[in-house]
Amino acid sequence: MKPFRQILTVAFAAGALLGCQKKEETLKIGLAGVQTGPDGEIGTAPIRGSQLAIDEWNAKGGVLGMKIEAVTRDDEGKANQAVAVAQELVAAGVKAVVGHFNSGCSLPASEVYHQAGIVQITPASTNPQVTERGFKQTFRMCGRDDQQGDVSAKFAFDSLKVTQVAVIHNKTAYGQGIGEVFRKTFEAKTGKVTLFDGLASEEMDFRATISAIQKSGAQAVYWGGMYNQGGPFYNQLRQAGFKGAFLGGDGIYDNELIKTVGAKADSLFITFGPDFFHSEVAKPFLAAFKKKFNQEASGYTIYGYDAANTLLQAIQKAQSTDADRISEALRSQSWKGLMGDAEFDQKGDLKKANFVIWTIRAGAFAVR
Ligand code: ABU
Repeated sequence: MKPFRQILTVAFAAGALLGCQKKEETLKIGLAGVQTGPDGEIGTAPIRGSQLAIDEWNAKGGVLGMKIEAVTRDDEGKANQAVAVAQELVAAGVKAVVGHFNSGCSLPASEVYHQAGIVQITPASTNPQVTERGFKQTFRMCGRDDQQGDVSAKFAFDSLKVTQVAVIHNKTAYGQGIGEVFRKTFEAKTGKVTLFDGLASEEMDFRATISAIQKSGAQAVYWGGMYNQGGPFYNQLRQAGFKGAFLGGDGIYDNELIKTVGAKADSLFITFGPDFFHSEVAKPFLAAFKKKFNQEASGYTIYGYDAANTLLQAIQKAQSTDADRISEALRSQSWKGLMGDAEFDQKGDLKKANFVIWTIRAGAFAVR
């Protein structure tokens, strides 16, 4: 073979080999959560945040020399669909998952990831059980309901000086769970829960419940549920003449709530993480998010962004896509993100997850 031909043959073989390797060298990351139905708005937020993080990593060359491919799935906020999505993601060959959104979805889906040996970081599932089952590869980039329900109950009793509260929930792992935490702390402080009741998560007519609340003598209402019901519930309480405080957790922290209750909503208090939106470090993220999605970033976008970034940094540090090594790396140090320094404990929870009280001021969420 002539030398020139030999060079061409070798170059062709090397190119084919590289091309072939390149095709295999894609790292699949699952982005799972509710994107449609009543929780679709709030659930899409962290998925978009994660997608932006992945885009930024890819623009810098990916991770471990691999391009990152987001495999996005909608669990519709339903437990059975979450299991199907988790099985699909495992079959698709994802190495890790950022998701799910709803606790009622993360709980069954994490069983699938646990069996398959895949790292899962939820950006928003706050039910304590998510990280209480000893799954070494399950992590949470947010706080827990036993923290935020406690903060809310103490705020109601100590700051609002309320001694009688009606606790109404949406019968989900999140809503009922957080309602129970609120009740426990509030009663421990000698407060009285005048009514503890659950509503179907499709219920939009709250008149019977409001009548029971008013008869019970409650001075305030704690809502364990999401914004899509929380907004109409608040409006109907005010229409019925109830003037007491309305409290809720992170499930009502969404821009849609403000659209429903209006800028003049009063005595409406929400537990959510600290204000990461007005920090200098968040500015480039907020601008990039608006450019990519043509909308303002809302509550859980930053959590999705930090969850994906933290996961990818841990893969980089582990120099591996093996779940045990990623998990070990995740627990090995503190991670810098828009939310500050995040450090995981042995359970997979954040060591520091501050909840603060938010309200609505001048048509926007504001720390009280
Ligand atoms: N953390 C509030 C909404 C998501 C959940 O079900 O936990």
